[in-house]
Amino acid sequence: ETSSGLGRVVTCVAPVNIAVVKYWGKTNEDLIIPLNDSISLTLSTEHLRARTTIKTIPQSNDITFELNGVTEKLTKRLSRAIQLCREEAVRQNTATQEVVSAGLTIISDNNFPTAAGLASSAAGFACLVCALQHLYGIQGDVSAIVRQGSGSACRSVFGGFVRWAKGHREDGNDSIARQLFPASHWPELRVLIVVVSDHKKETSSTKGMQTTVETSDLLKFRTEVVVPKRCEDMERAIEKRDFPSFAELTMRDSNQFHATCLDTYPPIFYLNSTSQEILMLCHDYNQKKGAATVAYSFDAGANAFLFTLNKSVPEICGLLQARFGVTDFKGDPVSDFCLHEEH
Ligand code: 2P0
Repeated sequence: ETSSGLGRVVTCVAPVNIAVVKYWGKTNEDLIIPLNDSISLTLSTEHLRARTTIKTIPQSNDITFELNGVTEKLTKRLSRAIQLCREEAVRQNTATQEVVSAGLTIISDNNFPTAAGLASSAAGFACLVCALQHLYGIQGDVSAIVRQGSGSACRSVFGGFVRWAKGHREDGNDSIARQLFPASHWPELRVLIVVVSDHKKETSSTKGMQTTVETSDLLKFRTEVVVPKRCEDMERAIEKRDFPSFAELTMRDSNQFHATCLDTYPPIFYLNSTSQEILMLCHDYNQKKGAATVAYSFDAGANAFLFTLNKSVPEICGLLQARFGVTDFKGDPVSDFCLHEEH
């Protein structure tokens, strides 16, 4: 952070998170309150990260936003996140009216494909709110503000294994994320990111889940019956570092999420034939091993996240290489990386 007069500059970096019990559907669109709890792993920022620099422009009220080198319109959610941070700073008395009413230049970039089902909005909003938090000196948990930018982003506020509670309040104030376990709890766990497609998805998550809530019968069963138990089972599997249980729960949850997409009318397809091939490759491999050794998970895109233990990374990379001819694989660890200010 540098200060010159009232002009200040803050840069933050944020990690992506991958859900192993997935969020899909809201009870409140404006406040972004989810229909069910979700559980995720925060990744290291080495391969996937968002970075945001914010400068205050004292003599202006203008807010400009640039993403990956292109000037973008300020979305409703972006304006709202800024507004909420400004209100919180004034409430906490950590920034003067002069500081919070100054114009802002926001410059963000992702070191990976944006809007391709690689959790770019999660890292992006977590990063934006983190930068505003530092800019305005806001204290305490900001996950409820981050949530109102993009739901899954509130899980990127914490490192390690994270659970986002749907909460019970109508104002959404108890719909917050918390860390279940730090990354050090399960250091052998690795995530391989297999980029199948870097195309921008056709159906945004926000629109997709709206249509699913409106039309899918399966979603009701999932959120009311399946997910509450699955969250408890997942927490226990992680607590015991029970990889086969963790793997089965992860794969089943990914499959059921995509089943609710198919149950949406008209249906939504995020997986393509390569995704399906990777999925079956995992099942074949696990069958050969006699126990679940690798697990797949797919978000709102065709790209695969593969979970395995450190010792199996070379063999699984070999399999992918033999089948797809890809060479550059690295297993990212779960990370305790927290939002931080970069100097
Ligand atoms: C998740 N996804 O739990 C699930 C799995 C995609 C599939 O959260 O409308 O970008 O901004 O709250 O957070 C993607 O949804 O949607 C998502 P909004 P978001 O990670």
